[in-house]
Formats: sequence, C-alpha cells, structure tokens
Amino acid sequence: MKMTLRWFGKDHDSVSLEHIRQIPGVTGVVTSLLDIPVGDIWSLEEIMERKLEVESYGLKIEGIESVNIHENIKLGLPSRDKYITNYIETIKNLSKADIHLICYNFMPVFDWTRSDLAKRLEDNSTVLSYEATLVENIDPMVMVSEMEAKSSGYSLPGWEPERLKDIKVLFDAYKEVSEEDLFENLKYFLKAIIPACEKYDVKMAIHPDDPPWPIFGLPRIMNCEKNIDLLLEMVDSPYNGLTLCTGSLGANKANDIPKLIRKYGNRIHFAHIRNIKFHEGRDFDESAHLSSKGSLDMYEIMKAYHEIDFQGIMRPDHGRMIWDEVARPGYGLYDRAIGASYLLGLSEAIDKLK
Ligand code: DNO
Repeated sequence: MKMTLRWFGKDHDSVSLEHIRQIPGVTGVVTSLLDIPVGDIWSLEEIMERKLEVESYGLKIEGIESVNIHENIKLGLPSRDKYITNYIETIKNLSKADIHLICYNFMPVFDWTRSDLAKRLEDNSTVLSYEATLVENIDPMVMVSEMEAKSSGYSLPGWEPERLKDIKVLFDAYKEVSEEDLFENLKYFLKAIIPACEKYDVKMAIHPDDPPWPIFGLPRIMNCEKNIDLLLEMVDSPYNGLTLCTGSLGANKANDIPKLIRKYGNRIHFAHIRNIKFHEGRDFDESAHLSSKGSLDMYEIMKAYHEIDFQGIMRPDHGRMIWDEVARPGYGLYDRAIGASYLLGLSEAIDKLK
C-alpha cells in the first residue's frame, strides 16, 4: 500500500508539500487541478507543471482526486458526448504524465454534505458532523451559503462556486432523473471511457455517496453493496473500480466495511480511511482516526486490507481541527498526519504478527 495525503495545490491549500514530506511514511499525494472548469480538457502542460512541482519535494502524484464529472453527463443530456470526449483526452494526458488513477464521484449537484463543518467537542477540537434533521429541514441554497461561510475562506472540493452557480436550474433538471436513469447515465459514461482507460492504463475509482443516502430529493446510487455490485458488473473491467471510503459507506450501519474490503479485493484502487462516531439515528461526527474515538474498528479495517494484499493507494481522510490550525474543513495538516501515522502503525503491527 502507498500512503498519501490529499493536496489541493499551493493556491488552494494551507498545507505545503514541505509539510507533507515530513510526515513519516507518506510518500505521495493525490491532487487536482482546481482552476480548470469541470468538463474542460486537462492539458499535458498543466499536468506536468503540477507533477514537477510535487516531485521537486521528493513526493509522487499517486492519483487524481478528482477529475469531476460534468453535470450534463450525470443528467444524460445530448451534450454529454462532448464532455466524454474531453474526459478521454484528460485520461490520455494523465497517462502521458505517468499518472494512473482517477477518483471521481457520480453524486448529482453536491459532493459530500455535512450540517456542521466545525462542531466543537469537549476537548475544544472541532469536527465535521451530520445531523439528519438539520439537513432534511434546510433549503439547499441556504446550506450552500452556510457551508461557504464556515469553510475558512476555501471553496470546498465539490462545492466550487462555479459548479454551484446554476444550482436552481440543476435541481429542476434532476426532477426528471430517477435512480435508474442515473445508473444508465453512469453506465453510458463508463462504457465510453473504460476502453480508453484500458488502453492508457488509467484506473477509475468511483467514490461512494457521502452521506450514503439521497439528500434534498436528488437521486443517489453509489451507497450500498447491491449497487456497488451492479456498478462493477455493468462494465466488468479491472479499470472500473472503487474508492472505498470507510466514513462515507460506513455512515450506513448496514455497510460492513471489512466485509466489503474482502469482497471487492482488487477492484479497490483507492482507500479513504476515517472514523465516524454514531449518534442517534443517522447522526454522526467525524471523529479522530483511532478505533477508541469512533464507531468503526480501524484494526479490523486495516486487517482486511492486509488480507487482500492491498497494493493500491491509501490516505487518511478528514481530520479534526486541532492545535489552533486554520485550514480547509477536514483537511488540516495535524490530525491527518496523526491519522496517517496511526494507520501505518496498525499496518506494521499486522505485518509483524503474521
Ligand atoms: C471528501 C472527499 C470527496 C471526494 C470526491 C471524489 O472530502 O472524499 O470530496 O474527493 O467525492 O470525487
């Protein structure tokens, strides 16, 4: 397994490559070119510029998180073909730059959603949290502005203003799209791009819905074992794979994460690891990574990865905000560095106990 950290690029991140290279055991980053509008081609020049920058710190770009999918592809509009052609060009250019993994999601309109980006715990740290009744009773437009107000000045990944400017129009457009339609649109997309992925050796790793249930009446499909089975079968190629996110899938108690890791094995290309602490109903906080701090058993999760001999890319996921750090919600340096060290520690122990 290769341990990485997510890095948003020097103009979009408070954490530097210098910081990242000082975390023991972290050898690479996953990154994205956030200034390129969704749907446009990523040129080889722009990719190479980022690659050389990362490599000048002795780190490697292990994958892209994310090349976002244009809404017209998710909506199945006629113009999707143009955006798919662009996506294939991006795949080709990433391959030329020796980058072989793309993480993406197929969630309509929003990426991940929380009701609070800075819930204060007793120890004065803050965490991302989800309170179902708040999300169920808020106008999504109001939520967008509240999220932006609490995001320490960073536009959240997946919540870029340019992506959300037509939010009302998007909501109307999705009224016509059922879950079956969304699945068909995902299939159309994958059938079109996977041959290029095979040719250029670039693996696709879909990220599950976060949280793993529909919100705001929008269809959502990537949130349970049955639908993941469908996804993997509909284009049965190793290049059509998964980002297995413990915190996203794990928020639904019916998703048994160690079991899913063993089941999907080498179709998992990217592992996002974080813990969550369940409260009443569907409510949860994103706790520190330690098993004792949350509801998921990190030892069992790492053991499952060892059993499948996971050779893919791993990263600690969201962290708390601690030690007065000001950073993108979920993406500070300190708690993610602690998370990475903890996961590497579990991994070393599991190896030595074999
Ligand atoms: C949350 C992340 C997601 C993920 C995208 C993939 O912090 O895990 O934003 O990167 O859903 O496209």
